[in-house]
Parts: sequence; C-alpha cells; structure tokens
Amino acid sequence: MSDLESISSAYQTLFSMIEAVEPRVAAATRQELTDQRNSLKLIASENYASLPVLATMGTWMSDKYAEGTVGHRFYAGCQNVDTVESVAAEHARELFGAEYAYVQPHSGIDANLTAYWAILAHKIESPALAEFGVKGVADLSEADWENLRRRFGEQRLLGMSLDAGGHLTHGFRPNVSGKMFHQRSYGTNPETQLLDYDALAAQAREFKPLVIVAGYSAYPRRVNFAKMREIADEVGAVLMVDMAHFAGLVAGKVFTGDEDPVPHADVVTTTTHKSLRGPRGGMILATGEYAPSVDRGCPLVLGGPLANVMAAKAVALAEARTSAFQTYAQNVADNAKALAEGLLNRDATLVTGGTDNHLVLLDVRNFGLTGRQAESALLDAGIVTNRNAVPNDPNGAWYTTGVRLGTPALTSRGFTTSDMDAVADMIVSVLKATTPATTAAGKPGKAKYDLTDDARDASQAEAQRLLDLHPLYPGLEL
Ligand code: DSN
Repeated sequence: MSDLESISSAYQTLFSMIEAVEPRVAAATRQELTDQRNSLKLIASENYASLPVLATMGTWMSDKYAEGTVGHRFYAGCQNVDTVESVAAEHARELFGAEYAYVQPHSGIDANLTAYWAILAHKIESPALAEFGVKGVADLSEADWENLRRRFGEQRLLGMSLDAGGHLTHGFRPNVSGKMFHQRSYGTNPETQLLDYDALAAQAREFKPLVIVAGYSAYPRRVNFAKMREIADEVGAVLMVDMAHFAGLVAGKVFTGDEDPVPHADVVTTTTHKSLRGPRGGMILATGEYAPSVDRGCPLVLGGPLANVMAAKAVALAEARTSAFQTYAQNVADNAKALAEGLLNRDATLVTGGTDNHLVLLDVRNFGLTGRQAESALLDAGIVTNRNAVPNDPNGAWYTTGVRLGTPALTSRGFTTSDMDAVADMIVSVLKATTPATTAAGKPGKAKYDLTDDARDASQAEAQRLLDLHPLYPGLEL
C-alpha cells in the first residue's frame, strides 16, 4: 500500500468511528473537505495546515489538564505535556530568534489579552507591590488593592484604527481591550494611505501611552518596527506587535531587519494558523524582561492549555524552520504582488496602490458596489473573500467599501504568479458584471446585487480549472 493509500485508509477508519457515534458530524466534516477543495480561498487569515499538523491535534493529549508552566503544574502526571510545550517553545524561540516563547494561548485574542495583562503586571503591579511593601496581590490591604485596581484602569493604549487595518483587540470598545485601557487610534496618511510615522510620533508624544500596539489585519504593507521602537522609546511606552497576519513571512525570512518585529518589540503576539500555517491557536514571544509576567498567563488570563494543540504548534513550527517553508513564504508575497499587479492592470483601485505583504485591499467603489455586494457576488462566482473597511470608509464597518484578498491559502495549494493573474482577471470580470439591486423603495441597496449568469458561470468554470491544477491534500480520499 502506498503512503497515500494508507493515509486515506487511516482517515476512513477514523471517520467510520465518528460516524458510528454522530453521523451528522462525520458528514459535515467530510463536506468541509469537499467545500475547501472546491473553493478559491482568498481569505487573508486562513490557510491549510499540513496533515501531520492536523493529525497531531486529534489525540489523547487533549485529555490532560496541565494548568501552570513546564515543570510547575497544578496537576500531577504532566511530563508528556511538559515535553510538547517545551519543544514548541524551543522551536518558536529558535525560529524567531526570541528570548522567550509562550505557546499556551488558545487564540489571537487570548494572546493579546495575556500580553496586555502581562504588561500591566510588569509595569504597574510590580512597582506598586514594591511601593506597598508586599510580595504578592494576596498580601495587599483592601485600600492598597483598590489603589492598584484604579491604577490598572488609568492606563493608555495607542493602536492602529480599524479602518486603517488594525484589529478589534487593539483597543476597540466592543472588545475587552477597549474597556480595560483608555484608547486612541493612529491612522494612515490620507493621501498615500500609508503609515505616517511622524504623525504617529506626534500623537504618542501628546497621548503618552503605556502601550503602543503595532501590527494589523488589513494593512497591505510592511511596517518599519525599528521606527516604531524609536517612537516607543521616546515616550517611554512598551512596544507590542501583533504579527498574527504576517508571522509566516517573519518565520520564512521574507520580513527581516527593520521589518522583523522580534528584535524591536518588547512583546510580540501571534496566531499560529494564518500565514504560519499551523493549528488554530495563539502564541507570545517576549524579551527576557517580560518573560516572568507572560509566563503567568495561566492563571492571569488563561485556563488549562490545550496540550494537543501545543503539540501541533510544535509540529507546525518545526515545518516552518525548513527551507521549503522559506520558499513558501516568498511565494506568498510574490503571489500577492502578482494579484495586485493583475488587478491594477485591469484598472482596479487598491488601498495604498498595491502590496508588499500577503494581502491586497481592493476598493470596490469604482465598480459601484459596496464591499458586502462584492463579497457576495464573488462568492457566487466561486471566489471566497471577506469584505473589509477601507480608510475613512463611507459605508462603515458592516457594508464596507473594500474586499480583502490574501494569498497564504492558495499558495499552500501551489498557485503561482500566473495563476494569480488569472484570479485577478476573474475578480474584475465578476465585479464588472455585478450591479447593486434596488431596495423596495427603489434606491440602490447596500447588500443585494445582480450578477449576470454568464459571468458567474465563466468564473466558476475558471475557478474549478485552477483548483484542479492544484489539488488540496492530493491522494486523500474519504
Ligand atoms: N479574524 C482574523 C482576520 O480575519 O483577520 C482576525 O481576528
């Protein structure tokens, strides 16, 4: 039996076990593979983890409680969890050149929340404990505890605005980060739509934040973290970088020098499942100074670590240390550039005029559409994207004026720059063939749309052609 036949046979056996217990879950999981195989996935935050990474998640490591840290657990019998957590952290430190790595966070939000509280613990709590002459918070008098709680609530955070490409966890009111800090946002230059470091420095001088957060979810450019460090140093702020979107480009050495956040930031957070192509989860890198505070992530913020996911992080990080991953990361960036050029050559408008990372932000207003209409029409045509606000978006964060397009997932399938030009052609053809449908009141609506059958059918056929050229998990039959 070939390797591929035996993998298929192992999965078939696993699926018959699941089927015997809950056939609806087995059917939905099988269908998800079919759907993923058949969709042209341009969601910038998604990817396809390798079969070894996926397999590592589905084991009995999931059954073990291991609150605490390696060698200091609140439960007995954690020696194997200690091994996988240590291996994952070792790979992370060596891959990113970090002094310290914490692989327990369950998601990007958990990683950011843990990082914020670790920064507060280091910068606010520890000095307060020394001032009050006690060793830990349990020893504080009620009056000193109230005083410390008030100090936590007085702290300031400066993060990138949502419509410039920042993330909800960078201090926005619907998220806990916007409730725990006094927050202000920095945006981008109104003309160039690029980060304006001088304006950011002026804002930081005036606002004097405890934390400056760099990093983004929808900004199509690289960031100069050396400049961010200078700004943070000038105002005495902690520099935190959320590299969730571009961790794969850092790991793959596409972002080096001033574009690599790790040598410049105090604390770096990330997810592990986007361009890094690991299991769904989070991770924190930090300097030695912040390590003891981050290491208290549990019980500071987190519950029991997911040992099966930490094990899969270790496998994914080992993959990311290979030269094949460096080639992959470079291809992600090359594909994004090819997609941007393909769109620009067909007269599309891109936020910042292009890209030099893994994503492109297409402004759809010159097609006469909202982001919501464009997203839905593209989905009908076999292209999966997500709508996204653009700077100063006239349609707000729900309907939006943009569509975010990312290349990590298609690059994992082996898409090339010429394939990306074909994808650009499909996107523009579909959007040109889409018109806003009018509301009951006869006005142009923001959600409904009409897409011609011909354009939809042509795009679906072209999508299938490209997907067939680059199969997902080739050889795996369920
Ligand atoms: N949901 C992620 C993204 O799509 O960018 C961020 O949380």
